Amino acid sequence: MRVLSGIQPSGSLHLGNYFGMMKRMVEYQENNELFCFLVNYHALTSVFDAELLRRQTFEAACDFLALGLDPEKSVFWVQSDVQEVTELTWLLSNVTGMGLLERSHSYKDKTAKGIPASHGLFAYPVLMAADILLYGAEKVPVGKDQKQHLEIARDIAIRFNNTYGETFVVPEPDIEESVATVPGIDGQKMSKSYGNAIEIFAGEKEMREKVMKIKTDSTPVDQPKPVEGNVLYELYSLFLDEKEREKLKERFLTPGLKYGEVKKELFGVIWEYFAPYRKERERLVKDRQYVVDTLREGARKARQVAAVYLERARRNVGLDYWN
Ligand code: AQP
Repeated sequence: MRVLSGIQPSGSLHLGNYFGMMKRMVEYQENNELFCFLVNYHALTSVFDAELLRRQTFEAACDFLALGLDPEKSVFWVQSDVQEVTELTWLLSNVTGMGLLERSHSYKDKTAKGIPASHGLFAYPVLMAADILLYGAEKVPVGKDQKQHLEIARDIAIRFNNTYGETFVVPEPDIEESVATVPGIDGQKMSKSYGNAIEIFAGEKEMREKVMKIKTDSTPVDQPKPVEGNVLYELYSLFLDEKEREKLKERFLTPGLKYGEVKKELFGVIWEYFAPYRKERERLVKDRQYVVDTLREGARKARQVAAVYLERARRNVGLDYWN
């Protein structure tokens, strides 16, 4: 099965990105045809500093490679290296109803958080649909925040196929309920742009400080602690299997548990979990040429697939005036 997903180099990647998407992508590459890319055109909706975008794109590539994305098994590239996606965005725009975009939660959330209400931000889901349809993706692993965007991509594909004849594969979202929305340290969705993220490759001091700042309730020590909606419990659970999670739950429900101690423990768990990846990332950061060559080679492979879908779409809408 062809599995595809992208990630914005709009900031340092965090536990929400990892559990919501990256970890699952790495697992999928074993038995599927995996397409994975860094969506820097999308990041332009919120990053207005060229040097910062360059740096974040390179770092996101190092993060993904360090976390196990294997460029021999998968196609891994930077969105803007396959410019065909911008042409497809235009072709799709004409079958995308305004109402569909006006209902986008993400647009409303992002403008409410101060990201400029540009046409790019408004049309973000059309570019995302182009990303998916250009590569014939069947399955798209995402966090819950992207569910509506996936529905928009499906609507666009169906509308295009109905208008111009069978052109695109209609993609299926793939959302894992247990990690659908990883909370940030303030209890809202963990996000690069909300200042509430625990970054995968943060330095030791910075990560410890973030973990110690996880919002907790004021239940007295000698009382059982709630687990439902408890950010500390939820974040800790991400690193546990079912049996261990049950044990953690028991600890929370037993009077005497001190949140401060659990936070210290959680910091240790996160730090250890990413230790081997951290080493690999340090190596990659120093080998810039290898990372760039890998991305370029990925773009070459991606373009071969993109060319087929774009050509079909161009023909089906009638841009081939010479025929
Ligand atoms: N908190 C989260 N829980 C679960 N999944 C998440 N994802 C992001 N945050 C969480 C998933 O990570 C993938 C890549 O996300 P993205 O970079 O395309 O953009 P996003 O969803 O808008 O992520 P952020 O971190 O919130 O970025 P900004 O602040 O730049 O908008 C997606 O599959 C997403 O679902």
